Amino acid sequence: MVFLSRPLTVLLLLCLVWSAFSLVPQVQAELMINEVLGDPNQDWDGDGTVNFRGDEWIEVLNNGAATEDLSDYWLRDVYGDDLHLQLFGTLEPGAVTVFYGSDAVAWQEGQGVFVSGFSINNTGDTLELLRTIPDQASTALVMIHRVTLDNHEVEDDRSSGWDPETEQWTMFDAWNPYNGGFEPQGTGCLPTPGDPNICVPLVPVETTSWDLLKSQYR
Ligand SMILES: [Ca+2]
Ligand SMILES: [Ca+2]
Ligand SMILES: [Ca+2]
Ligand SMILES: [Ca+2]
Repeated sequence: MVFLSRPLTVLLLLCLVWSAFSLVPQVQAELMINEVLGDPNQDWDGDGTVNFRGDEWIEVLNNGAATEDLSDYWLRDVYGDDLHLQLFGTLEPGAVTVFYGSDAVAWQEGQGVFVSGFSINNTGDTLELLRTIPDQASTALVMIHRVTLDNHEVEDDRSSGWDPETEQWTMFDAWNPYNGGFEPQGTGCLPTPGDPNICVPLVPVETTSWDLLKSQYR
């Protein structure tokens, strides 16, 4: 029989406990709603028309360390029980992707369910990101992230989203500046569908024409 010194025995036990924990599967979800535009007045989805339903959009961010299979995730607003979209594709760690109201319409038509798009209420809304519970029936979902938008956040071409710099929910209102006192306040930054939430200001169109420029050097 082999006798171990007491410190060595403790060390061995610690190693066993550590390895046991390491073998526990990690199922923590790290996807989050990153940015939302709920009152479109531009052709955000690029289909050639401006549509109050099709041009709404919701951006999601993979804040975790593993690539996520997005078909495990669903979006809806809290009015009614209808799911608005089963997401699709995969998302690498740190990456963002955007889903348009037209994606939700196409999914709803394909499912034969009531067609409402995302139906983001222009007076404010609460949106939820849900996830299929691993190893359970596909109808079992767990809510993993919820955001609430105030009335002033859902106005023509204003988006709001998570700012990694300030670690706060902020507004991207370059197309429709907000000067009121409610939080989140205006920033003058452009909405960034499908891109990280970095502040890019709206650059004014250059008003000096080429002819005017030439005339100044004659
Ligand atoms: Ca459109
Ligand atoms: Ca809307
Ligand atoms: Ca509003
Ligand atoms: Ca963005």
